Amino acid sequence: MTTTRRDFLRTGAATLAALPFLAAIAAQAQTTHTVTIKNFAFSPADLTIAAGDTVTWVNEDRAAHSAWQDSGDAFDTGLIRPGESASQTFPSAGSFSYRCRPHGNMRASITVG
Ligand SMILES: [Cu+2]
Repeated sequence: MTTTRRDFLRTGAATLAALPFLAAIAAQAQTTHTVTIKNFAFSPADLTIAAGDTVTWVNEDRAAHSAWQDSGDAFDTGLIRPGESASQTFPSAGSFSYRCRPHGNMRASITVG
C-alpha cells in the first residue's frame, strides 16, 4: 500500500480536526498529588484535591508506613516500605481522614472537592 500525498494531507487534516477534542481531554486531565512520608509524618498533612485526582504517598522514611482510612475503610495502601510508594485515586467528593496503620498517631486528611 502506498501513501499518496493526498492521503497524507487527509490524515493531517483529521489530526488537526481532533485537536480541540484532545485539548478538552487535557483540560480535564487528572492530577497526581504527592504526599511525602518522612519523620513519621505525612506532608502535606491536609490536602485538597479534585474528584478524579490521584494521591501518591512516597515513603522517604526508614520505617514502613501506610495510609489507611480507619473510619470508613475507603482506602488502605497497605504497608509502604522505605523508598517505595503507593497510589490511590479519589473518584468522588468527600472528606477522608486517614492514619498510618502501624503508627496510629500519624494522622492526615484528604478533602476531595
Ligand atoms: Cu507509620
